[in-house]
Amino acid sequence: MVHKAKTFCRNCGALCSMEVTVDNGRLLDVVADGSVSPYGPYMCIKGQSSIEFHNGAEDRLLHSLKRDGQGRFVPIDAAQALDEIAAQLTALIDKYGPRAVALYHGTGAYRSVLGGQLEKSFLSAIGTPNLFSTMTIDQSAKWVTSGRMGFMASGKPAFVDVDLAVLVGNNPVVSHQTYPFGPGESGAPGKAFAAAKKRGTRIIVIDPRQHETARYADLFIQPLPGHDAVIFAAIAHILLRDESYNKRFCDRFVTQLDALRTAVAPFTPELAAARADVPVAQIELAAQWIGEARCPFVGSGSGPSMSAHSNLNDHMIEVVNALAGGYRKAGDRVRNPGTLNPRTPVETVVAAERSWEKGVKCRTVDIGKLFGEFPTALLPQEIMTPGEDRIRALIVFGGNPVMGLGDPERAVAAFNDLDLLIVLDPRMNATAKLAHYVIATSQPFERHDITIAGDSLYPTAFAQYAPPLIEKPAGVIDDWEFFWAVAARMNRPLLLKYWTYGLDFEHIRDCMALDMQTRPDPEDMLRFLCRNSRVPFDELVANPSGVRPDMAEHFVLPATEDNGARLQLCPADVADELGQVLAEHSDPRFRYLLTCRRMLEAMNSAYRDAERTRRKYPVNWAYMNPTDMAAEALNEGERIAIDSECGQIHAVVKAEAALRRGVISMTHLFGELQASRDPLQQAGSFTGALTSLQQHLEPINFMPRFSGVPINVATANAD
Ligand SMILES: Nc1nc2c(c(=O)[nH]1)N[C@H]1C(S)=C(S)[C@@H](COP(=O)(O)OP(=O)(O)OC[C@H]3O[C@@H](n4cnc5c(=O)[nH]c(N)nc54)[C@H](O)[C@@H]3O)O[C@H]1N2
Ligand SMILES: Nc1nc2c(c(=O)[nH]1)N[C@H]1C(S)=C(S)[C@@H](COP(=O)(O)OP(=O)(O)OC[C@H]3O[C@@H](n4cnc5c(=O)[nH]c(N)nc54)[C@H](O)[C@@H]3O)O[C@H]1N2
Ligand code: SF4
Ligand SMILES: [Mo]
Repeated sequence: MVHKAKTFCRNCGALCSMEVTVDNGRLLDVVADGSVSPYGPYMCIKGQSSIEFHNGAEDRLLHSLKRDGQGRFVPIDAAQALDEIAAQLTALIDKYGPRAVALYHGTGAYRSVLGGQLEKSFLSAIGTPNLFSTMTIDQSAKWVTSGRMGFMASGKPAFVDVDLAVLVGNNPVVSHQTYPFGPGESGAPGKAFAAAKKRGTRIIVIDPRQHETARYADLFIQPLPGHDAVIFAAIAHILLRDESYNKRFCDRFVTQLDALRTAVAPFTPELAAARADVPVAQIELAAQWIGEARCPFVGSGSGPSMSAHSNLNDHMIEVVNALAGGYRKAGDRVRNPGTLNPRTPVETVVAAERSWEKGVKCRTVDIGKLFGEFPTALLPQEIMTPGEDRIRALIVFGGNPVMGLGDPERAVAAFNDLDLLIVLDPRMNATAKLAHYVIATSQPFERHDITIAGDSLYPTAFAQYAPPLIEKPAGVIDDWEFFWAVAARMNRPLLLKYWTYGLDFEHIRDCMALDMQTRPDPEDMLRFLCRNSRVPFDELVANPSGVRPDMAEHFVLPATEDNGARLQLCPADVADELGQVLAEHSDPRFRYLLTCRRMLEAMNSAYRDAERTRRKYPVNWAYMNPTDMAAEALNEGERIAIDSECGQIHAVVKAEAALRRGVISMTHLFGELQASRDPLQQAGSFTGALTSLQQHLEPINFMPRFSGVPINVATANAD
């Protein structure tokens, strides 16, 4: 029987509300449901593709697999796989201790709510500190910044309240990634930018590419990549020179202004303009607007966090935001005080913690945890370096790390060195191909979720519950079920807790002890997670389009007393790195810089094989400025060789006038690990092969260089 059902998409942080037409176990159609969603009716092309994926497109996995002695994958019953995995994990822990086990949390895991919560419980029950995630190969420069500077507990202003939005290397119209890293709204981002322009909000975009979001910019600055630290040091220089920084805010909440003044003194606007190859007047104008703004929000996306000196880039961007007082103030309206997890923001500084300098450390480097995680780029050496506490078993939950890490030679060697590699995924991705067990897990439309991932990100308070719309295939289990079933077999009881970033799982007292004999009911678990919600779970169940709680107005509270903490604008390691940057020169061996970019149709390596994606992107094009193409005598569609210090790939060139000269822009996680000379035959080019996991890693988070990678290009000789 055909019927319609409400749900929300779980592909990205926008969590778009949807109405799906269901017919006897098949999903027929999907449309946006704007009836309650704070974003109105909106969804992107990946919403549609997720319906097709559910129905079997992209070779969805319908049962678990085990690699046999000959390296072939054979189907295995999930219960049998779980028995074997539990026995092998127990044996490894008995022999080598709990640190033999590690987990990697990928992009697909962030919106698998019960899976994410039980993953933390599972690691805690085993007693291993080895948690890795995409964050440290993405934008953990922002975590480093809050760890060195501290942060304002009042939070950043909502987009509707902002009168100046500065977006640095961030393209939310495509990526839907905004709050809390940058200004904008995740759902219907174009509509939000258009409305902001109408309100008179000034928008500055700083990006080597005049991208989809730059259409809304009042000031577009198009630098060479990798110079954000210099540009923002120069903007700080101007704000201090002109005394146009926010004195009310800085007198009360920041420290080290003098050290900052000294450190940025050499970073004149002329120097920054010359380094980044932009007009000096644009840097002066940006600083002038930032100085004038009443409610600014200066933020960034992945661009600065993936380029050289990424921690410094994001630190200097945040320094400018702090100089401008870009935070909510006591008495300011809080538009979204949280629904499932209510919060009351206070205007006070949370002190810089430098968590990585203390506590449990990595085994191969003297570095501790950053927001509870170890740096993912260190995973290969934590696996391969001989000695005590080697990682011997890795659980990959919703990720494709062998591609995400880059440097395939090193990544593949490490993954092949594992005694036990388990991948939980509905796709047979490149990492799964190296696994001992691939556990086929359910699709979002087959499981229970609530909007925990969006709770603090929505522009207004909102929550939605998504029950399964359809039964999962017989051979498939839920992500959470893996952790529960393996723990049950290992006699390790699990506790369900409401964990969010910044919390230490061990220190959360409120918990629900799970029944380890009988499969827990996911609804009971979600009901527990909703116990502090402003909207009771039953009300969410009764309102399938979601609920916008009708709340009294919420305001940022003043601190009851001064806790003494201040934002540390210029700690010694930041000042030192600024000094290094000042002395640096570009590498004369390379004529181009490769930058990162995302496409609407794919989500990293997921959906790149969807029909709509492949129509437009038979490969991930190597975009190049047409004038550069003419200078290199390259024609549209021609095959090129791209060389970096660490590797070579072949790619297909495509002209893009929106890109500045000197830059080649490509989407990541396409193609295959072992690159051939024929990108068309490999359905793309794997840009990760151009980066190294041993050279050019940043301090603290060991972030590899994924953008602003020095390269050369040449016509590829036909084979
Ligand atoms: N459709 C879709 N959405 C996604 C994803 C996806 O794959 N597809 N991926 C998700 C993930 S995992 C993430 S992390 C987010 C990322 O979200 P965003 O950061 O918004 O992602 P991008 O679109 O890659 O935008 C990065 C921008 O940085 C610019 N850039 C590169 N290097 C530099 C630099 O050195 N300086 C400056 N100023 N700019 C630079 C690039 O030109 C590009 O426009 O998106 C998420 N959303
Ligand atoms: N060269 C280069 N490298 C990069 C980047 C770059 O820009 N350039 N970007 C970096 C960034 S920002 C990131 S985030 C990483 C991405 O690295 P990963 O997160 O490791 O890679 P993804 O391709 O996003 O893998 C997501 C997997 O989750 C699966 N999945 C989707 N939904 C679910 C679900 O509900 N349950 C389960 N179990 N699985 C699910 C998908 O099928 C897919 O296989 O790559 C990083 N690497
Ligand atoms: S923007 Fe697209 S991928 Fe993201 S939640 Fe909405 S429909 Fe899904
Ligand atoms: Mo990411």
